[in-house]
Amino acid sequence: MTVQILPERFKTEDQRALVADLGAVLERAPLFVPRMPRSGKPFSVRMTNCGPLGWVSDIDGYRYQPHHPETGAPWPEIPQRLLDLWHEVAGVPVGPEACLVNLYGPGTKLGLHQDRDERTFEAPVVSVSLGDTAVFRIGGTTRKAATRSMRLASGDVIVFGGDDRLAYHGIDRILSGSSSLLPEGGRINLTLRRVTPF
Ligand code: MD5
Ligand code: FE
Repeated sequence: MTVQILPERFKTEDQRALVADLGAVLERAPLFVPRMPRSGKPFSVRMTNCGPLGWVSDIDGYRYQPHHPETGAPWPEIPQRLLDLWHEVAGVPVGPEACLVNLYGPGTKLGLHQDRDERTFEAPVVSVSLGDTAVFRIGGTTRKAATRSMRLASGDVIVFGGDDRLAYHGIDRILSGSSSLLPEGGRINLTLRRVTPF
């Protein structure tokens, strides 16, 4: 078993505290609209990052970099409660280097893809869902492998390690209005990652 699901790992009060932590991150690192490499077509998800490295995507490609693509400032630090979560569940002797913050509005989808822009796949990816429930799809390590669908609700944490670190996955849809956590609705997903070998 290489996908570990921790349903409601964060209860309502801790979810609220995380949203407050993220408010401080967003003040220093505003959301930006990533664009597809080559075409420059915008993603429907908006994003930012915290941690020493952040994931960005623009017409030149996908990459990790130490500064915000629009402000040029270093990314803010990863909030302590997320570092604590990582050390509790990741099972590696090093901390995360990147925390990608994805914001999904009502019509946002994320097509089936693998996460392979990191230079190491030894550490798991740790994902935290906040706000509206997402219909998440996960398959195998080839695009044609069978997929299954699962719902990710506010406060749920998933640890993708081992074989599933490189599984295809995506977000089929967001169930608008399913949570009242975020004042403006929608879903936030936080993904903690190790980028460089250790
Ligand atoms: C999300 N984000 O819900 C997801 C959570 C992304 C992304 O996919 O790339 O920003 S991370 C889900 C994930 C990561 C690594 C492996 C697997 C899933 N997996 O094997 O299914 O916004
Ligand atoms: Fe992904």
